[in-house]
Amino acid sequence: MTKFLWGSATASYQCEGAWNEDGRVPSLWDVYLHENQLEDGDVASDFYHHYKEDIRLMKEGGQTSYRFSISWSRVITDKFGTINPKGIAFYQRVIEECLKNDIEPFVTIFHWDLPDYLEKEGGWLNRSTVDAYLNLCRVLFDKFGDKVRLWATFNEPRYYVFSGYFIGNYPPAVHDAQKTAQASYYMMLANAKAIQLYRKMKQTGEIGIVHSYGPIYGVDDSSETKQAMRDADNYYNNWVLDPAILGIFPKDLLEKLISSGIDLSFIQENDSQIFKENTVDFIGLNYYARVIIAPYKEGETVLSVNNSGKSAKGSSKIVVKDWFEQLFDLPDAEYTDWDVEIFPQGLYEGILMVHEKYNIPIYITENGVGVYEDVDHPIEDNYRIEFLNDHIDAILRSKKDGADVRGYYVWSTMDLYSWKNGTEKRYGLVAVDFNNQCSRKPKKSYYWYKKVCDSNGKEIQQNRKYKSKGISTLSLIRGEKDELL
Ligand code: BGP
Repeated sequence: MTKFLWGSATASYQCEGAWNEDGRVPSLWDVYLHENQLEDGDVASDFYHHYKEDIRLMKEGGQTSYRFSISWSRVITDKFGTINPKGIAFYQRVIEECLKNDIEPFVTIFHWDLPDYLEKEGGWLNRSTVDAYLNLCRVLFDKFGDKVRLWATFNEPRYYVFSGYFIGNYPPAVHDAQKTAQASYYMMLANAKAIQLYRKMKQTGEIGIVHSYGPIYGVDDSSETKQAMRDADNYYNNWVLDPAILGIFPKDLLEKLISSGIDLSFIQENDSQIFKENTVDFIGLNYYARVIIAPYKEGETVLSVNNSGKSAKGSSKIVVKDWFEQLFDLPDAEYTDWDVEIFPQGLYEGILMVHEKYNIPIYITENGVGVYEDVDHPIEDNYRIEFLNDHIDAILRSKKDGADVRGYYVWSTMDLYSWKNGTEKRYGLVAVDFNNQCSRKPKKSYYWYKKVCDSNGKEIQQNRKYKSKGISTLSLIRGEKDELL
């Protein structure tokens, strides 16, 4: 049995900075944020210059793995596939530094920062982006395949595509259901083709995909709610999990898309074979919160998410016309200032749902809590310790109940740039003083997590508050009934 991995995670655009150094070209995020004069990640946590210190802190913090992503714009600088040796050298140094410190590198190939030269050609709406992505994969497997044992093709295609093409709060910032379906499909095709390439190149590690997991719960056990839950599960989870793990898209999802007016002619005949033959070795689940569903009642689609924190607390609202409504205002539930519910039991049940449905190795590739913090003082982040404790407890319980969970990654290694939320939403185990040359200061949770890692989880206190509320997909699968809301 391989050892359980205890780690933390980041993403290139969110932590590296050095946005125009050593030959890096702009990604779609650089262009979008600059053009709209929004807070950007030009400097971010300046990981590009602090990586040695950060990896040393991981090691001293007891961590045994580091999940990070590659900035495509740093390693391939034009649409003809020109390789930037300085970009390759940077990741070479990061990987070497990890290995020197006994940290297992876990590399995400794409964590949302598509080069702008590809976005200009249509980005993920264009089938040829799949080929450009495969070219990137070929370079990475060739250069780093002997050192990196764990690869994720994509981070959260669901979150990326829906935010960029449906909600429109991320670049390319459009609201178009047709484009959402098309970009989603091409990303999943790219996932299957990258797996095919990985095996063709006779790589010896494991390759999977990372999904933004939202375990589905319903407000009651009526047949309307159950149907809405199924549609929401397809919308949030199954269009990624099914093709990635089973090699096939859910039939009722495709039917629903057609009846919602989506033209699926972008699907080509030979694709289905590629999906079937190239499924993942493991699934990475990022868990922040569950999704609570009620049947769709009336009105147009509404997609408002809170990227403003406490000034907009309670403003989140999601209604997908003819599909479902998502609730953000449960009585007795606890929410962060960004309307994210804190519900560790959703992770326990969510893991078991994936385990029972797919029976596949699982990594919890992100989990954490974003809050406002004042870094001028030592950070006594007891709330984060409680949050992480209760979620790790959920994982340990799911393992006891048979799930094959192989690793856990706190989001995030250090404070970083939280996309549209900027840098004031902090997740790190280590504080970054963005006004003072990005100096680092471990928080109380960092020292606590060291004890968890060193004791292989024995430090975790059993969470006695958990209770399932609402009817979960797990209970539907098992034919049980949870307590209703
Ligand atoms: C996940 C992303 C991360 C990270 C995290 C927290 O969806 O993979 O990149 O940002 O969520 O989200 P946010 O930064 O929006 O609070």
